[in-house]
Amino acid sequence: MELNTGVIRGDFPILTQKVFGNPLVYLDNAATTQKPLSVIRKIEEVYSTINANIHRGVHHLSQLATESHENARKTVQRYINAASSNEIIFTSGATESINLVAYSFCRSQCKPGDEIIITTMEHHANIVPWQIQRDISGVEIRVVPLRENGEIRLEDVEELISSKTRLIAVTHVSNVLGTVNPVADITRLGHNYNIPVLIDAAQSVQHLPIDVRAMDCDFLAFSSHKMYGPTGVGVLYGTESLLEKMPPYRAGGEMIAHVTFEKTIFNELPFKFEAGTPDYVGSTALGEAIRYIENLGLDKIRRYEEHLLRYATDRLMQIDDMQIIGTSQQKSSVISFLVRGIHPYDMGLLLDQMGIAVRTGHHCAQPLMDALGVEGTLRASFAFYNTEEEIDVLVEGIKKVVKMF
Ligand code: C6P
Repeated sequence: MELNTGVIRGDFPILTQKVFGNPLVYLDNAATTQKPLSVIRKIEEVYSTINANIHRGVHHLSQLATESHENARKTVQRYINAASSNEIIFTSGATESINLVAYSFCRSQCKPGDEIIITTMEHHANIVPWQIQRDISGVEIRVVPLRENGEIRLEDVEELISSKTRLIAVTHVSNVLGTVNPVADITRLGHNYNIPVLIDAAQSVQHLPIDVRAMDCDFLAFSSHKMYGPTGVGVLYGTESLLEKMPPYRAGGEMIAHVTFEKTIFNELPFKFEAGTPDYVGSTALGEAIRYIENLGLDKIRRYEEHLLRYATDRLMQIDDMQIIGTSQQKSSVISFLVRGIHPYDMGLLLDQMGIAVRTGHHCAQPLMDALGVEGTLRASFAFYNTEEEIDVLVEGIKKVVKMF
């Protein structure tokens, strides 16, 4: 049985909206996904029935809320096949997850002159934290170049590896090009040289099965809101052996075992990295989002989204002066494009008037824009609730805009 989008769309109340009198066509899923009713209801349920601060109270509600948060951690552990729930750190999102590693890993594992390898297609969230560490810890950044069709090559990664390389930090899927990087090969390569590898899975965890043990990565970062869960929650996966070696990133309650004015003994994993009251409502709702994805089945999601990608690519290519940016062999359901002579911002605004939500601009990847020689692009990104009909509306919308110019 393949996905039944008719039924699925019924789970997402926002999709029935009209925008400027037109049915909403939401094609900005790489920015954030919409939420199914089960996730929305779970948030209401937690606040209505078990709300209490976690890990602190002996009272009934606190026990229930703690259990709910810790069950969510186990759900995440299962989803990415981590060996232990101690390896699942809840953060506020992919951005904070990468910042945590940059701060804590560089502080404990790097010395001035050591090198971090990233790629040209990174989101700012996997560039700027390393630049800040360049100023604080003296690490240097090496950048893997981009090949013609929006791919990176393993040999280009290897070329940059030196005795000073301390970490390779690479996105699994580019939020602009849709390129799916060969992350298992990259971790194998890194490990051949004893170098740990961080995978930014912000754009993959909702589309592709992730198995951190098969991938053999050392860190994996992602956000809940891009995988049908609530905003404000994210995950950092890290191997227990590395996380044990790293100092806390933030300090306060929850991350301590014992405090005197003279010194503090830090809590054990994963709490060492979760200072302050965690978003236990968000984590619980993320667990619900994962169950929603699992019920549909990632294999079916993948097949359906691949179909949408092919369909959309074929239809868009029929438009005169259409330029699709990012044509890698392995590609996720993200299409960046430009129509010659029309500024992406103008196109985006006019499509919005027709109820079509696409993203325009640099997509928080300005160095990639520089490498591509463009100021920005339009980007349509698809989820399992999108349909061929919506892609037709997008294509007709673009044609209308072309006629206006
Ligand atoms: N990309 C986009 O429209 P946060 O903001 O922490 O949830 O995710 C950051 C992030 C990290 N890595 C990649 C590859 C991403 O795509 C993103 C977020 C959104 O493309 C918002 S800029």
